Amino acid sequence: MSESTTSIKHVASPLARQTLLDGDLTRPVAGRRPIRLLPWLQVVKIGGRAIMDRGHEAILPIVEELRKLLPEHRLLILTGAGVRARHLYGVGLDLGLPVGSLAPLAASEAGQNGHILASLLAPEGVSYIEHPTIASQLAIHLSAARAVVGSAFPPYHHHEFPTSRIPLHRADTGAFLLADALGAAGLTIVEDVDGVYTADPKGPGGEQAKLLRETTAADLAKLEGTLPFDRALLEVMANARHLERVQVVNGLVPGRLTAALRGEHVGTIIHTGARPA
Ligand code: GWN
Ligand code: ATP
Repeated sequence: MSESTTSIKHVASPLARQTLLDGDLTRPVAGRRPIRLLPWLQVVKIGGRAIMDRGHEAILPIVEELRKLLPEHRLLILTGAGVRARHLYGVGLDLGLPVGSLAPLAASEAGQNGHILASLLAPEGVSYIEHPTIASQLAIHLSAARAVVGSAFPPYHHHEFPTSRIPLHRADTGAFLLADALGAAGLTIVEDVDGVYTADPKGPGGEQAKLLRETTAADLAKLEGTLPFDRALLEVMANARHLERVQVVNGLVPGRLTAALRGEHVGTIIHTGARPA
């Protein structure tokens, strides 16, 4: 007995004796920048309401643009939820459904838009891949195809924060979380406006709204009023590990997405809180 006791191998861990709640103790171990898993990946979020809900007039030109981009870039194309999600929030809220029930219902609409987009890109070898496949088999799928399509909505389900009755973390936040976690080369958010304005350009008094060509997540957080993406995205951007900037572009103008992926400044560039490497 005593022999087996002395042969026990103790596994050394720098966090073994520490509380994970004390930042001063965890920082030397956990404060380092994570590695980039897919540094060559470009992530593109296609607006559900801004692009997909408009049908063929908006979708076919974007499909054509994505098709032409394939020889140049390896893409993770993520779709938003659009108007069907807004309808189900209305019905679900009227019935008193909790946010954790509404989140997966809205997420499924983002997935449906992804299936539509992937079908149109199928002749190029592009497929819709499921959330669990994005989580664990993205690299092998991207070695078989230049691009894949997925749902931009984060699959929080009943883990969604109950801060608001409408899910806080929606498609823009989901796309950013994935792009930053993968250490992707970039994230482009495709909307139906030229970028982020000082106020909604389509809202009352919108003609006075000014386009912000370049801004920071911290400055946008101070801006009152609406944004063309989830407000939760600003908080996530503030804590970004890799992605130093995001560009919001108008997908209704042919060539804007292509130019953005080539590094041109054609929309609003938002600087995040990530430090340069
Ligand atoms: O169903 O369109 O993935 O990629 O958040 O969960 O609500 O699911 O609850 O692999 O796991 O509706 O069924 O649906 O959009 O999210 O998928 O076709 O468990 O491929 O089964 O994390 O697609 O779907 O909605 O993304 O965003 O079967 Mo859908 Mo979504 Mo498919 Mo996915 Mo959720 Mo799965 Mo999931 Mo659920
Ligand atoms: P989803 O992918 O979640 O379905 P989406 O990104 O396609 O959504 P919206 O959430 O509707 O689309 O966001 C785009 C809209 O946001 C624009 O059409 C614009 O009218 C509106 N908007 C509101 N505030 C602003 C702002 N400050 N600057 C620019 N656009 C704004």
